[in-house]
Amino acid sequence: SSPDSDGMTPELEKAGLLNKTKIAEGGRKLRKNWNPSWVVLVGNSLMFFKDPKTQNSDSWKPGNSCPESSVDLRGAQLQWANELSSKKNVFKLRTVTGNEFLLQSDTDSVIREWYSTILKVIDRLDKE
Ligand code: I3S
Repeated sequence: SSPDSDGMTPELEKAGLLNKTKIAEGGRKLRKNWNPSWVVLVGNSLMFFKDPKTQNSDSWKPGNSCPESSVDLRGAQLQWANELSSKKNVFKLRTVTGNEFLLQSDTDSVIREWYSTILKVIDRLDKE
């Protein structure tokens, strides 16, 4: 049987390294602080782990450590936001609770795939 034969374990949709900064918390603007982050999209949640390169090799893996933060994608808004940064390939994710993140990759294909994968999850949740 598959590891998820009970259907209760959310599916891993995508994982990878992106640059991240939080720009608002509960609607209040924050000062930018860009950092590489290991981003994991599982089920309805986007989870941020420390960059695996900055710590020992296994400790970022889900199950071995807690994410630094986690975002519920239900009701979230996604938009390209190149006007909000001097970096290229930036999008903004806004949660229902008014937390805002910018995510960025220098590689066009990488950021496009993240954008479309997150949007698919948001759209799926909107229809539920
Ligand atoms: O939009 P901003 O405020 O010009 O963003 C830049 C600054 O936050 C800067 O930090 P300090 O103001 O603390 O020095 C960051 O280092 C830059 O990365 C921010 O701009 P970009 O364009 O990289 O998002």
